[in-house]
Amino acid sequence: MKTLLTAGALALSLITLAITPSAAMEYKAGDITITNPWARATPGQPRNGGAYLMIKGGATDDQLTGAETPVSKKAAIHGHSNENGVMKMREVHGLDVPAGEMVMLKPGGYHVMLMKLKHALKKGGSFPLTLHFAKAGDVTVDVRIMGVGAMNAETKSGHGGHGDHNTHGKMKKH
Ligand SMILES: [Cu+2]
Repeated sequence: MKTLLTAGALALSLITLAITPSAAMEYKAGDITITNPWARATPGQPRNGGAYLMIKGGATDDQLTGAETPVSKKAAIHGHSNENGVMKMREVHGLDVPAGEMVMLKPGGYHVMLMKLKHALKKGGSFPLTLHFAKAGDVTVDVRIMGVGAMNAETKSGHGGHGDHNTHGKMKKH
């Protein structure tokens, strides 16, 4: 009976995924899941950019040890530290991805720093980014380029001003 229920729940979630207009982009490195990689468009002649994504840990603890992409000379995992009241970015040489836990790379937090971009990142485009995990190995994800001020990978008003309806896929908080 329990198995049946689980199978039913799985089938249901698969249906939900299939009918969600902008299904989350998911990638796997072993049993680690990477969801919705995105970057901010860079205006003008940019030097650096940032890429963000969500990582869900697998069955064992792992670490994100680095990244690389053809769009920049170097890519590094960055975090922030508070030094005498000044927020500074610093390179993280191994970002912990604990088993089963979510690790968010987002604006103002951990991010993949794209140093010395070879060209501007244009909204609506995408580029490949290879992530290195200590145990799970490498995975190459497709990073979607969102607007300059974007805070996440949600496409606001892809069809002209109906941004408010674009919260699909999110749980309602009630
Ligand atoms: Cu940085």
